[in-house]
Amino acid sequence: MTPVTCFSGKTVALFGLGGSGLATARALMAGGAHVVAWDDNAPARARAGNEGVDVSDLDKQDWSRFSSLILSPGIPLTHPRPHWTVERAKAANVEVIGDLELFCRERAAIAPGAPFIAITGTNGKSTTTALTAHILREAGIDVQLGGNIGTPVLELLPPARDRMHVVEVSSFQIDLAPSLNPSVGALINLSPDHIDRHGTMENYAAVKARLIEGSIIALVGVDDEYSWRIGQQRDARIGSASARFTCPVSVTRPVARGVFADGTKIVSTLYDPAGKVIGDTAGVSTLRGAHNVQNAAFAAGIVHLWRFPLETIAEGLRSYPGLPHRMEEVGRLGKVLFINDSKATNADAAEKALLSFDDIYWIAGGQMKEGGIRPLMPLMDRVRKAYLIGAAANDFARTLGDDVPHAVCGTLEAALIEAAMDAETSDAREPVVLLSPACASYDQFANYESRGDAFRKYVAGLTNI
Ligand code: UMA
Repeated sequence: MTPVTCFSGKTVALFGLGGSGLATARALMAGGAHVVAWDDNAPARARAGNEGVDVSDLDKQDWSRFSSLILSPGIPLTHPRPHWTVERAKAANVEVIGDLELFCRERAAIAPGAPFIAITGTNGKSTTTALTAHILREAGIDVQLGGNIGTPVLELLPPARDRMHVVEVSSFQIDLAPSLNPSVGALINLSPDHIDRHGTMENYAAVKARLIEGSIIALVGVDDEYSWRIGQQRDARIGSASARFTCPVSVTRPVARGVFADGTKIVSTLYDPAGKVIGDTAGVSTLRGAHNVQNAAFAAGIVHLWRFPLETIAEGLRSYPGLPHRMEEVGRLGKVLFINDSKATNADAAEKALLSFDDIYWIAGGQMKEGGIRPLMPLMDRVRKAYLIGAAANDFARTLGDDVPHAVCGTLEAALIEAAMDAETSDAREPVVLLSPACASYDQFANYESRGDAFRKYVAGLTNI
């Protein structure tokens, strides 16, 4: 835990006692602050109360005694409308911040300049964060990995000169962290997402830009218009005399003084204008697909900027274990490979998995998202047959029509058994049974993790197909 000592003696309001909220309350209390907290959910309140948090209805408080309102990232700050606690805070002239801001202030107070890598982007941020942390750990560094990826940032050990914090940050967290100033910030890519929470794409991009503005060194993807523009704006602002530096990253073209991909090879022109290969994802089963080349280019670029030996990067890429539920290899039976991509809850995410394999026996369906699987139809030449589950099954069957062989299977288990049998008896050399549902899971599972866990369990139970 990182005790938040810079709030010692202060009284703060905290709303949201989920994973990050409870960790924040603990960290503030450990640092000597008085925390008055609330959550609409009674079990969350009870859990916090049992840990000694002062759980009191914030609506009934005198807000003039609070120095700050600490808001959980999932709670609306601006859109669709500010949460009522935000309105109360504004009326009482109380600042509204989040756990990441507390981390930044504590770092400034106890270890300014401690290595802090913050990674954001619309897609790929968890993989890039986990991969960066993995490479650095392989190099023997004391790495603290957390943020949006799962472990709340204040649950990590405190910042220190000989310790590197590798933190995934979401737009919600950036929005609540006005003094975010990492040693290295990365913006992988930007495309429309979370518009309900930011109002417009421009607002969403402006929030992400704040991470890049605050970074000493910034790696910025230049393959999409929004990120490219953010990199340009930063360069125009800092000028060439600044100690700050912007490193462009591309997977579509060579770049000067930056990092780019040439097929699966990652090339740096940072220290050698002629270009030096600093990594390669070829043959790394946990980094399949073009989107993972982009993630690897960022991770390798970050480590390379720190001047770690190239062998460290090569070894880190080779041994990367991958993340659960993201194109995760969960078994092989005979010639059939089983891939759990339960995290793919929309067509955009499923597209990445479909592009990564040939001869796919595709399990899809669940609670449908807008547009369904129509955007995936151009990829159907890779799909030998689709196995449809959940509430979306009939809709998906209509979209696939007569062109794509498919079966409505209802449950995940039935779909897996049928897909495994078809794959095993096919003439394909390495058929892949791929769970990449392009749907939310809530019609049949608690969340995408339990859907992926169920798939893993069913695959483990397949002995005789
Ligand atoms: N709550 C209320 N009233 C409300 C809304 C929420 O009381 O009107 C309470 C809920 O009862 C709950 C708490 O607020 O107890 C939920 O807080 P939260 O949604 O912020 O969740 P945490 O458990 O604190 O998790 C947060 C991140 N969640 C979100 O940003 C939505 C987690 O990211 C992150 O892993 C965690 O902190 C640790 O840093 C998740 C996420 O979905 C994975 N992120 C989004 C994404 O990746 O797209 C941004």
